[in-house]
Amino acid sequence: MTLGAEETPPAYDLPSGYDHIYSGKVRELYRSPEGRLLFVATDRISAYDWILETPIPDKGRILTQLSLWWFDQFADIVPNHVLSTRVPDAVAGRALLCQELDMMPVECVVRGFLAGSGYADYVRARSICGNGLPPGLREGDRLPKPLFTPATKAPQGEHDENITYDEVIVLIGQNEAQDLKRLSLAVYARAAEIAEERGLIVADTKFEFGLATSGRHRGQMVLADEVLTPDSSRYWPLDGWAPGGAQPSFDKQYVRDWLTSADSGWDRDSGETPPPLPDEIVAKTRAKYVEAYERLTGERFA
Ligand code: PZK
Repeated sequence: MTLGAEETPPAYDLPSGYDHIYSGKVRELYRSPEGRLLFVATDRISAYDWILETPIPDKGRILTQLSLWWFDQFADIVPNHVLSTRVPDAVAGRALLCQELDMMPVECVVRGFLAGSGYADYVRARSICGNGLPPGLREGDRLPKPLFTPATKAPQGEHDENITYDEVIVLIGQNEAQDLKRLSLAVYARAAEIAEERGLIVADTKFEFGLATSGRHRGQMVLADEVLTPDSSRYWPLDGWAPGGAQPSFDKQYVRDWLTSADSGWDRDSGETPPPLPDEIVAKTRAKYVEAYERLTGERFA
């Protein structure tokens, strides 16, 4: 019997007064004694839709610090849900105290390049989420311009389903839909420009927004979740970019290559749990997260 996300035991021993609300694949949510949300990034890593049993040391701290840095880069575009970085010792560096928002039921994906489900939709329909595209594009190509390609949030274990902008309007209304599209495209444009200056492509990324119902952003659309981390975005090294096929993942390629190699003894199609990762694969993968942080921020990761 496997545990569903809701039944997964909380991974951290927090002081009394912190209540576990939810466990995602690689992160957890708690309520703080003051009624704020504590957003925790674990060291867990997923591959091929499995949560691997081997953690990547420091992954949660690296992604949290990277997300914080990105929030700062967008401060003049959109407010964010971060209230404080002062968190219990048990989750130091890997957690943020956040404002509870009225979350929009839409995954705000922006694609600057053709990959993943966007490429699959392009091949099938020559369009993505109702955005028509020219013929002749290859997997990995830069799109003529970045596209807002929203999706509905699927229940845990299922994949999100792409929807059209008109369907977003039906779900949340015209004004909110317009805000999500405008803010998503503006934040992506800023991020893609910064990343490319530092040798990284942001092929696509996913944002979550919510409406502030109190506090200093009351009535405003606020950027939530984690932003522009390798878990929420497809990063590719600019120097190895070669459209015409699938691009190697910046962060997870060592894991994928090892899992699908004969060395692992794992058959992806068997339905069996993937085996633990060798130390060398863990170390090389950790180094990729550190490299992403250091290349993007220009700061050493400590
Ligand atoms: C919220 N999630 C996803 C995040 C998990 C799951 N500021 C907010 N206000 C209200 N709800 C959320 C947020 C944010 N961010 C985010 N679910 C609800 C999620 C972290 C860990 F297990």
